[in-house]
Amino acid sequence: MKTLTATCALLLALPVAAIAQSEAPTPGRELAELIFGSIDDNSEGAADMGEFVNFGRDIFVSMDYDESRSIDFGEFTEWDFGFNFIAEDEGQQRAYEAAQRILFSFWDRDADGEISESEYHQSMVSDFRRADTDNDAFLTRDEFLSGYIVNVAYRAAIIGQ
Ligand SMILES: [Ca+2]
Ligand SMILES: [Ca+2]
Ligand SMILES: [Ca+2]
Repeated sequence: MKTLTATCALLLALPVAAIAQSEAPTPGRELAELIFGSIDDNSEGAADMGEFVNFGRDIFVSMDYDESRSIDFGEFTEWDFGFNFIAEDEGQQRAYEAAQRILFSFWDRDADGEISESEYHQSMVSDFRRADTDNDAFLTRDEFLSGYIVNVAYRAAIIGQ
């Protein structure tokens, strides 16, 4: 795996930062809560794999600007949940861009510079499993906020958030 060092550093370092910041009512947390609300269709307070994968599929389609069924780095950075604005506000643009590069290389499993549909799907599945710390096949709000890699990476990058 090409980005083993970066990946390990990410996984070892970021959850600690995420846990430390997890209770603060900050824009980064509010945004993550909003995202969770849009995944959890039926508002039962937890998202199952189906809801999570559907949510991911919608994002993939809207990121794939040229409809090539793969995401290049330009498309990846062009699309944003809203973390970008917060990073700008906080003067953490560079840290945020570094987190974007790490996340892109994490999802681009064969390192060809594009996230294919199947790479993306595999990543959604493994990101869900990693965040589901009690292995009950549901992501609670807390599991999503402190374990989903997008939240962990981006909120750590705009730290204080
Ligand atoms: Ca594309
Ligand atoms: Ca690829
Ligand atoms: Ca769970």
